[in-house]
Amino acid sequence: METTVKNVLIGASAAALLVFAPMTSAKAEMSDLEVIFIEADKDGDRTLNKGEVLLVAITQFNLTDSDRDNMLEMQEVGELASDPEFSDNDANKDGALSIEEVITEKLADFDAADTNSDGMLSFEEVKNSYEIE
Ligand SMILES: [Ca+2]
Ligand SMILES: [Ca+2]
Ligand SMILES: [Ca+2]
Repeated sequence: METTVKNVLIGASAAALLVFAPMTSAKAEMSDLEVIFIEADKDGDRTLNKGEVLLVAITQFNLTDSDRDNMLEMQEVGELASDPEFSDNDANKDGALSIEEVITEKLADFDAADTNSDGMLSFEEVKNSYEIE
């Protein structure tokens, strides 16, 4: 009897670990995109809303902006600077991306990826938009 209870408890805590630590235990079976998706999905509803997408974008922006001037200069983005998307996103053509330019671009990406226009991105929608790019 006691061992049964123990086994149930061990089973339950293992399940809890899987829920709370998907990065460590389940990472090997997930694609990078799934890992990014799950990390971005802060409320865990399996869809990304605009707030969640922008939070990722702003976090990435701050990580990339090494001189903290709220602009991404070419030297900060590395090889991405030669990507046509960089100059595309640089709306005022000053050779750097401001946070406003990044947000505008992310919202446009969001609307383009949201193929059923429900204001949320499902994993399928995110995956499809990556495959198009
Ligand atoms: Ca969500
Ligand atoms: Ca900067
Ligand atoms: Ca959608």
